Amino acid sequence: MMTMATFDTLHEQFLQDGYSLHARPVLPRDVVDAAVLGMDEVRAGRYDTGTPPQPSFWNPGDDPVKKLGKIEMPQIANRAIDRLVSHPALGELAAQVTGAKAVQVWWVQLLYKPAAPVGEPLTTNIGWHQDRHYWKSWEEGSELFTAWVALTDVRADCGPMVFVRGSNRWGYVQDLSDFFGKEDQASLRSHIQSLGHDEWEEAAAILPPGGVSFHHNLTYHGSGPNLSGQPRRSFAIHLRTEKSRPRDGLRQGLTQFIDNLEYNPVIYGQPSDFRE
Ligand SMILES: O=C(O)CCC(=O)C(=O)O
Repeated sequence: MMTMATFDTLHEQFLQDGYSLHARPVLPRDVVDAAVLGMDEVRAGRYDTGTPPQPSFWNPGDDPVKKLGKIEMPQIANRAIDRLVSHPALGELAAQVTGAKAVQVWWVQLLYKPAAPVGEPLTTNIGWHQDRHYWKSWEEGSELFTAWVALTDVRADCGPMVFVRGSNRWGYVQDLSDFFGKEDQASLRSHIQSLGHDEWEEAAAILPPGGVSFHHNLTYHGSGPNLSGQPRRSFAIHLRTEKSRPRDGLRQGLTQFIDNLEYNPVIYGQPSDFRE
């Protein structure tokens, strides 16, 4: 039987488990409520900054029920979302969790998981994956992690994110990641486990509006169907510490905006802490 270890700091616990859950509101309610309205504006194709998001999986007019509402860089399109993403409370907690001197936002995803229609619960599941698999524009060993901010009450029946405890210590598992969950997830799990990763303990991120989870870029995670009857709303805010470098120093793909501090704010420490 696995025993629960106790840790002196949030940072130690994060290094051991690969995630950190904050099931109390970290972001103020007014900031969260404004961001919910901002999310609806962006989903409707209305941008109060005058700038559209980056090319996305989901676009205004797409199926709102059968397709995961995933929109890239919504903070550049809406001021209220930008206020949430750059909130200092997020920066301070992120620094505590990771032991960082400085923290910068480098990419954001709006995630709107609709309530599953009866009989079709699988189309918006998110399959087991390590984020590192999708983040090849960063150098190996870069300290990259995610703050996932809940905008709605994320209960067990909402298809919460689920982390595999300690999987951040497995290293990168080549090609066994499937965000869009096209493969059979039970087979994918068995395949991963067959590589010697048989200790598989899942932890669900049950969060109130304004609650936050953090996860390491190598932590396996995914999420199941939203059976709550209400949309599950969140932002995945991808962050880096000063110990990170874009591959070959290039600005391309996911690193293309790191010098633009309006799009990619430094939310803890100073911009000068990031020297590559
Ligand atoms: O929202 C989810 O269920 C998963 C999000 C995710 O994969 C991430 O934030 O890295």
